[in-house]
Amino acid sequence: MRVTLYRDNHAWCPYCQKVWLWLEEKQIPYRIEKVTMFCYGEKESSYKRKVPSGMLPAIELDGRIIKESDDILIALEKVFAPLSQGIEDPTVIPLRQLERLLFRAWCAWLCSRAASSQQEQRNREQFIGVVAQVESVLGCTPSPYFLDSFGILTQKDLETLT
Ligand SMILES: N[C@@H](CCC(=O)N[C@@H](CS)C(=O)NCC(=O)O)C(=O)O
Repeated sequence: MRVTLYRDNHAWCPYCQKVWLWLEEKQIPYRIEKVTMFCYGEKESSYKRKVPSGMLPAIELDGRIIKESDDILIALEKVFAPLSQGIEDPTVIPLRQLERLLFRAWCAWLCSRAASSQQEQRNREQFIGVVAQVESVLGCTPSPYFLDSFGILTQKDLETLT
């Protein structure tokens, strides 16, 4: 087994899920090691020795520890080849940026306390605007994904975004 995936015990970390789904889609054999998240208790010291920050996910690939979900996918693609378009494909990059924009917009609206009701209104409008952008990009393909099929993320979307 060349790959060990360190993921959260309760399987809700989206960054872990991203790597997990990729391994499943590529049908790469892998081992899972479950790690406690800080909010649930003490982090396993064996994991802290490998990843001092305790952050998840991480993988061990041919004996080498790799952290950060994007770096993990880049490393996996180098060894096992990309899943359709690669994570660094120029057509994929703006889509990943859009996904981050969506994340920041909903988080700004729902996770942080706005300084004023006007700010809250602006956050809400910003979120609605990004959702409309996401909807339009998703509508560019017959598939329910950003890409024509399930993968890292589609070509046509680039025209919409730029
Ligand atoms: N930029 C990192 C973000 C990873 C991240 O934020 N992981 C969170 C869980 S979602 C974490 O490990 N937090 C520490 C903990 O809760 O134990 C990545 O893409 O891998």
